[in-house]
Amino acid sequence: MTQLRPLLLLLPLIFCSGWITAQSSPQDFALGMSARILNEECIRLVPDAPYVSGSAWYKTPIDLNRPFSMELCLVLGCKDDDGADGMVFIFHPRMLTGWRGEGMGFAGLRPALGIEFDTYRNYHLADPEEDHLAIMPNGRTHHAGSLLGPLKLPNLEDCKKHPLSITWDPGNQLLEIYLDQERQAAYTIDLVNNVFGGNPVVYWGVSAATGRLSNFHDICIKRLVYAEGTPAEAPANNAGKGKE
Ligand SMILES: [Ca+2]
Ligand SMILES: [Ca+2]
Repeated sequence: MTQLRPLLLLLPLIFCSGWITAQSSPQDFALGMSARILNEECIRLVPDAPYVSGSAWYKTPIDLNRPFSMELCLVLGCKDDDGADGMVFIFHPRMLTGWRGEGMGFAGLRPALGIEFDTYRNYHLADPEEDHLAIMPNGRTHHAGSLLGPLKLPNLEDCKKHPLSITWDPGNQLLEIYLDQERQAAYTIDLVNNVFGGNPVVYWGVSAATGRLSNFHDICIKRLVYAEGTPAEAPANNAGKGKE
């Protein structure tokens, strides 16, 4: 009992603060299309097969008026020359996946914020030759509309797990993206008002797709810290049906 007392004293603080620190598991995600649980930590969004797509939406909505941090690993396959297409982390008021293929499940979603890790050059979207990162608004996958980027990255299709951290600091309205322990992007934006029209409660998910060329795409969940939000409307929960 003596040992329990400090914990019991802390419990009201934990619950009253509204913070959730989650050592999350794949079961906490709604999987769509080709997405499958690989093991207790990882989800395979798409297999190494042409013209498939998959999505994983975190079932709990988050409050963007509070900080969040997501720590995961990405695996974007093993084929550098012949791999495609990449994945996008999506923030959207509903669990809704957008157009697939080169749109990678983000295209056409509004209001939305997307953070893409793109491994295939689509000339008509102004993709660079290199694998790249971009922050994109409202389902716009052409880089003329990107908020930040495209930022060129070293080859991601190397079979390796790439540690990724996405953090949001609402006090400074700062979104930061760390990949392979290096800060790749820092972007200041009034997310709630300028992207989501004043609504601070969104779902987040990650989607991946292949086309004529392919790679398997996995995410492995490490640690999530966020404050749960109450959505203004019921979630669509069609994770993965999306737009055809
Ligand atoms: Ca592309
Ligand atoms: Ca590559």
